[in-house]
Amino acid sequence: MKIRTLSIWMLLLVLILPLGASAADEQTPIVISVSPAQVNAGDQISMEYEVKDNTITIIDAAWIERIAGTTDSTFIPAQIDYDAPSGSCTYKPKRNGTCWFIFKYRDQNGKLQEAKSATVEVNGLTISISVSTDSFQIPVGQTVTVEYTVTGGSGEYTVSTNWDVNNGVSTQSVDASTTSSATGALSFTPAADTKFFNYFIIVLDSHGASEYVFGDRNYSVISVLAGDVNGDGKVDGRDLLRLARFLAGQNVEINEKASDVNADGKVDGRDLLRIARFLAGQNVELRVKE
Ligand SMILES: [Ca+2]
Ligand SMILES: [Ca+2]
Repeated sequence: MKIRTLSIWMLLLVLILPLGASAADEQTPIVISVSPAQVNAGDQISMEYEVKDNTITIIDAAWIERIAGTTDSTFIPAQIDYDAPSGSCTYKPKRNGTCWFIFKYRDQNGKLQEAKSATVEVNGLTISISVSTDSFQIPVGQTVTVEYTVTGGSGEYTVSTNWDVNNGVSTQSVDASTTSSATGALSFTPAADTKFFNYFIIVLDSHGASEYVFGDRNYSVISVLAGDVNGDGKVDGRDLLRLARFLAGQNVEINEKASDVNADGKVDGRDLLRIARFLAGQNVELRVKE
């Protein structure tokens, strides 16, 4: 019994000792403190550091801002004296997300290392978007409307809404308007000479927070609505019936471009099936060859 107890203690010691040694090795040679732990976007964060190990060489110092809901990080070089044993700096994050400070340094063996501060939560603005269509191919004359809602932040908002419109030669911003409303909408109707377009919305608050949103990708403008076999401006059961009759050899007219909904250059049973699946609510895309 005594022997067994002793073995357990030995085992525990073997387990604990390396951990203790390892923790001591990992002690950071730069102590970094940031405060406060949580701020409103536009507020100031303070950082103080102290170099505990004078064998290291600092090669970079920066604030890192990570935007909420993304893995995008912005690297903002900090103005500090790399040779000083201690120091401080401040930063005002603008966007909703998190923020921290990072030092990059070489240790005494010349190995590249990093030291990070704790993470500061930044409460900023959020822009929610609702778009009138799920498609990124918009027929000439069909209006796309984007509704937005701004939440968070502090103070009064300034909302700027824009469409970037490309005609194949150049891109210009149109419909730019500025308002302080937290909700609103912007619409765009492509003309025949529009090649592609996209929206962007920029919001600032009077406290110094900012946020912006761009469309996930450009809307390209097409001459016909994919699946509109009979050319009446919508896709429904009539188009399915019309195409079925056409493929059965009956004497009916179809818009061939709109009927080739898998964009393979021919109109056949695959297109009929695709329209049928689309109308049944299945997750298929109708698209035409441009
Ligand atoms: Ca139709
Ligand atoms: Ca086809």
